Amino acid sequence: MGLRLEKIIALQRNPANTRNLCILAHVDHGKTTLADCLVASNGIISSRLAGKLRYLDSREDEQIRGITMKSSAISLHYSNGDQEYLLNLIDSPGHVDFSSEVSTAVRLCDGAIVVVDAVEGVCPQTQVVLRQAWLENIRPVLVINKIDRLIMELKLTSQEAYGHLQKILEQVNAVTGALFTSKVLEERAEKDEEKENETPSGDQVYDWSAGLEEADDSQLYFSPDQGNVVFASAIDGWGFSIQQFAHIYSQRMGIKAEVLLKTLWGDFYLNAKAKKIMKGAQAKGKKQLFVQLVLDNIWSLYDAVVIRRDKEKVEKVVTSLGVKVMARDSRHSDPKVLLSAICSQWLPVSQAVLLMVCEKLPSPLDMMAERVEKLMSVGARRFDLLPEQTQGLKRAFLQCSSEENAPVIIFVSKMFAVDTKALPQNRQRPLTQEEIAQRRELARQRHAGRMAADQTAAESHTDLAQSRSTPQDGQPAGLSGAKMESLTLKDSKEEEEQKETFIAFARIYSGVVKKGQRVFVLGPKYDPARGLNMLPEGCSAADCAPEVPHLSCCSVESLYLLMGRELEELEEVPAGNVLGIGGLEECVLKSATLSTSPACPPFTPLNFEATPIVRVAIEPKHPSEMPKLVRGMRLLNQADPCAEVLIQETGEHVLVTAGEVHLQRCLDDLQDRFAKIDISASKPIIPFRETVVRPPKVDMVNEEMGKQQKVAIIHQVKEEASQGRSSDTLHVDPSGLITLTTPNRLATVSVRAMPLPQEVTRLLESNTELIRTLEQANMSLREGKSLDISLRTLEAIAGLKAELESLLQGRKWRNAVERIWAFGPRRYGPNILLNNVEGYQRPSVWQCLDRRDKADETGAQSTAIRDFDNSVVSGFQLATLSGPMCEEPLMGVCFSVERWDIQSSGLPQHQDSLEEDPVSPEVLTDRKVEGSSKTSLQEEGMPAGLTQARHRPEAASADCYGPVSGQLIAAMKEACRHAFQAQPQRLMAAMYTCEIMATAEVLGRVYGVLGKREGRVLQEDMKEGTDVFSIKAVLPVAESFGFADEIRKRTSGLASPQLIFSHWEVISSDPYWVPTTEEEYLHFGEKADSANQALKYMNAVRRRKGLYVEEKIVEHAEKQRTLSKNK
Ligand SMILES: Nc1nc2c(ncn2[C@@H]2O[C@H](COP(=O)(O)OP(=O)(O)OP(=O)(O)O)[C@@H](O)[C@H]2O)c(=O)[nH]1
Ligand SMILES: [Mg+2]
Repeated sequence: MGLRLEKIIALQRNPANTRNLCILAHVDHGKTTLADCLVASNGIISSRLAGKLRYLDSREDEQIRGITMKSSAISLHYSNGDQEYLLNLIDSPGHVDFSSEVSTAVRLCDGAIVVVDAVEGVCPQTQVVLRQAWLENIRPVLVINKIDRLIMELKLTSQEAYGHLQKILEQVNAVTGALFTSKVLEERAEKDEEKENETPSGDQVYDWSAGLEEADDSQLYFSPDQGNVVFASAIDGWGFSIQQFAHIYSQRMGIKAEVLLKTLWGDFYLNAKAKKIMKGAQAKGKKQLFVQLVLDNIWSLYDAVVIRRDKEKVEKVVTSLGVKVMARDSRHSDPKVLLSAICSQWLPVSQAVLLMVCEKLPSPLDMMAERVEKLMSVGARRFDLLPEQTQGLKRAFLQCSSEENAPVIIFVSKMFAVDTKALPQNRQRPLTQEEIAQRRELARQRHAGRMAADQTAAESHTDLAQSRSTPQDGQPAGLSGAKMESLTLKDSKEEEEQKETFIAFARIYSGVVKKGQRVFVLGPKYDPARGLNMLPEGCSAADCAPEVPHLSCCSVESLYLLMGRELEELEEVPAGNVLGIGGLEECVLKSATLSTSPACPPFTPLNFEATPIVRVAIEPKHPSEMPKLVRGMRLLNQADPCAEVLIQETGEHVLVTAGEVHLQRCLDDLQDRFAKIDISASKPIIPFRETVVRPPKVDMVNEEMGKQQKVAIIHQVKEEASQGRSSDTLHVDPSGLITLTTPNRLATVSVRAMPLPQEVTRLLESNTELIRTLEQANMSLREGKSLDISLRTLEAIAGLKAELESLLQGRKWRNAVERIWAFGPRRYGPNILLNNVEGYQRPSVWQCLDRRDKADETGAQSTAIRDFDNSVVSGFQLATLSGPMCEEPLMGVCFSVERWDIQSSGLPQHQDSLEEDPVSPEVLTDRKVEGSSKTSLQEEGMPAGLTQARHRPEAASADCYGPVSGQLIAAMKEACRHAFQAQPQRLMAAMYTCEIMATAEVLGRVYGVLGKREGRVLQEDMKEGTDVFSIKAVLPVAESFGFADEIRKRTSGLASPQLIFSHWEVISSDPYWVPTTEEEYLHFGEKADSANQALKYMNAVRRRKGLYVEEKIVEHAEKQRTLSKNK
């Protein structure tokens, strides 16, 4: 290890020969197996074990389940001729549940090996990882793995295999092509926008292909002749790029290597007579060069060694290839052993892959300016609006310099826990002679001390000084040394056992980080402009006393080289490397940016593809162990990039995870490592959404429906309203308009609920980030600040608005987009509040688009009106956060405020003394414009207030506007809830999509399981050239638990689905439905709860939340008994 470590440390100083790369793929396509081969090439594991050990899957559960759950890194070296390379390799998980681990890996790399299974081809996660690599601007190379399966399982001929491989390449390139096109079009749109701004005429004819042609895509696509594709079988240890074969055959056949390189892949064939390579193999029915010169060799090797086990032929091959095979390999009962022995010498996969990586992937020095800007401009902020010093740091990134004066810039993408005992500092190592001597001396002294102590004890501690003469032990006098020693030993042991140390998984982009150095820790919300203003010039992390928000300091306690299962301690790490950092656990939760310069901006947050959706409540088996659980959950939260830990209002401790497998891993970790107590987890808490729909046209037995249903609903609402609440403040219009007055009678709102068109809901759902940005922009406009949104974001907002306009058509939605008051819940959710109050003008939510420079206009609204406006919005936010069905958030509901009256005394500052009628806002705003002089008359206790107080005694107590706006919030919330209930209500269920690969014989069983769990098949394709079907289905999250396991069991492990959260879907049945017609009674019985899935879900949620559940338990006991008897 020592020598290797030294070599790696030396190589770290040469960024030109460093490659930071990760291995990405769909689950089970062979990433970890491939990594094994690369690790074995460094002698860290034996090549015999490569592929079996899965060295980088260091966790026990990873080994048991056979899937990777955490990404882990290892540093390897590789020499190619006279060049020595350092490779920092990160293996990532492929299972969807862990896709956040992929994000953390991708961020630290410059390149990626994308692995694709030759049989399964491009799978959903393959697309996701290609996208992730694309979004982070890192360059991919391709490994088509498991080619042995084409021979052994699919039994393709070499010719068929060629066609198959071609298709896979096409598929992969189609994905990258789509990513590329979308980017080019986007950039072009941006350019056009800029142009348009310059020349406001705007009437241009667009040339759609423009831009695409100019853009350079030569590096983009995977093609064997580009040298960015390796064909491999990681398990059998072989792999090659066509360069290798070009090299071999150029020597053997005397054809120029360059010619072979261009023709080995493609429709070329060898004309033996003419000694020429010709085009058009397929048309002429000839074997392609690739088949003839490459695949045939491999096919015949498999045939000889594995299929026919022909000893003579094998010997011939072995001698012709010039490889050496050990006797025990050739005699081994498993022919695969012999095969790997031959292949790993003939075409070692590590050689092919490492060579490709070093040649095709960029070094840290090649970092593109575009990527740097992307990393540095957080959210919607524009790079060119960052402070000058900050922009200057771009150079540091690009230079990747390890000079002493270069600023240190580090990004921590995740924190991972290791057992403190496993740290190199605490590892046992052989003792040197000196140390042994030292220990002996210590022991002797201790012994002497003990003797002395015993003596003193016997002399009833008269001579304390003597027992103090053993300072090495550091023990208080008076206790028997031996006892004390065993005590302290035990203590520290226990402490150690308890302890998990957090190491930051990081990369250094600039400068040299040294052990003990102090750095700034920049939180995601840190603003360099503000930091630079507040900190004194030339301030460093060493002397900082930061009062700056989101900025703290800490010292780098230790630095590590990540070596898979092990860590090696380092003194310093220069720019361009992946590293582990100890001692940050107090100041970094999950990810962070570290720098010695306060000008450094925090990096953009990681792109997480997975939505955490599976939540469980957790409690300790023994209630007294609660504190341990709390601590454990805190640690878990830190150790996992995507798990969320929260305490609900109910006091439950809730864990939110990306899926079932992820959940299981989190629970295991919590139980065994972080809390070390027995825990019990609730059943998964399934999220629902509440919505309203248009009144259905047919009833439950598909009969045309008359008016009576609608009436029934309204009747129901009225009934409910009259229960408990005084109905004189509530008025329900037969059309569903709810008018509610605050208890103090000062304010009245009229609200109507409407379902949003599905596409609109979907649009809002997919644009939450954008809406949040929009909301923030509006907020800062309201505060009178200027906008610093990038052009691209503004463009996107305008696009969103235009799309909304095109989707909200028809009379009902006339002008609706302009009149949007707010989004909710949390101000960016998929519900809309509409301002349909006649004559009430308020600043549009789109104001950042057209009033960019006129921020002051917003000031036109009087403060009082603004407060009421805010109250209405707050009420709407509350109402959408938890609906009346089972207190779940609303989705796809539009609340339109149609009237809004505030009694005059609610507005102490802005009314006329003689005003007695309700004042509608329009009048108020008008008056405000007229001039504020009139308002001076109004004070509390003035005549107007008195007259009103006579009419309404409560009003007198309502001082100022506070209580009114408070009551208005509550009234608005209630009005929304009632308006919601006045419409046909539905639950929405979260849906997964899943793609299942299954062979024809198990297909039926897959459908069976899907059907039982209310799944729906969307699409079924046969993968070309195989008998594997790929089924795409949707499945409610509520029914998904145990689904993957069940499928696996029913198909004996042949089909393994990947569940990915997809969308929300309305459950068609009405939870409040009761049979009304004769047929319905006949069909469903009186209780009618047999078929009502929505009711079951709703009641389950209500029960969990401790809400009232209306249930008819047993009404006709007699009847039921006879029923069961008759069965
Ligand atoms: N036939 C064949 N099987 C392979 C090959 N490479 C890997 N496998 C098998 O495929 C399975 C999955 O391999 P892994 O390396 O764990 O796959 P992975 O991509 O790391 O999987 P995750 O990390 O869980 O996403 C194992 O059973 C391997 O033995 C190959 O070249 N040929
Ligand atoms: Mg793996």
